[in-house]
Amino acid sequence: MSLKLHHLNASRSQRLVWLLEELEVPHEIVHYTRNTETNLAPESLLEVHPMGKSPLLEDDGVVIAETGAIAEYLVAKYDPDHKLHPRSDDEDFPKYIEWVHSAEGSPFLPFLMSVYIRVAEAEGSPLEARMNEEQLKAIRFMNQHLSENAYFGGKNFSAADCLMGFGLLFVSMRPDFGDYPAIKEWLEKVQARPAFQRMLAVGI
Ligand SMILES: N[C@@H](CCC(=O)N[C@@H](CS)C(=O)NCC(=O)O)C(=O)O
Repeated sequence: MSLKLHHLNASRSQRLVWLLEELEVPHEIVHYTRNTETNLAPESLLEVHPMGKSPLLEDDGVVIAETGAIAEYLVAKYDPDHKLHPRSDDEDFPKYIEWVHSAEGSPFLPFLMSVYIRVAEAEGSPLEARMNEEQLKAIRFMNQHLSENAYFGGKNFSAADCLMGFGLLFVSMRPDFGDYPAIKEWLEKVQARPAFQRMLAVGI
């Protein structure tokens, strides 16, 4: 077995570094550094996948792109005892799979857009106002979910938490973060996990 994660610095790929640490599966991290002027990935990532974006997982030479697909692949193959993903007949499964995909879906989009709005110097635009509303909707939804469930995937920590963690780091930088105590409590809980700490040591 040769498992490699093609990891770009300061990127959502850190979710998969964390998940690999949680899985405790032997792997190699191949590091890439963003261009300091454009913030884009180096061209060498295009040699691994035509989109040239990170994360990319390579398992025995087979390359998989897209965060959610990589997470589903990893747990299906390397979590046979379902420590990090509920079984499909578990009552938590529908919630779990929704949050695995929400990490790149509707609740994440307004946070991603805020990065593009800054790059395009579109602060103060109608688009920014719209995205701010969408951010609030997403934050309230996540806070409500975490006030009713210990974790994103329900009662147990799961791969969904590793994926959602990246978006919530954006939330933790907001001045109104204190208004969302369930998110704060969840963040403190997951950041204390040894695998999260090992992810930080790998270099994000
Ligand atoms: N939908 C993709 C998004 C991948 C993506 O946009 N990755 C960013 C890192 S946060 C990237 O590689 N950006 C550098 C570039 O586009 O050159 C996923 O879920 O993995």
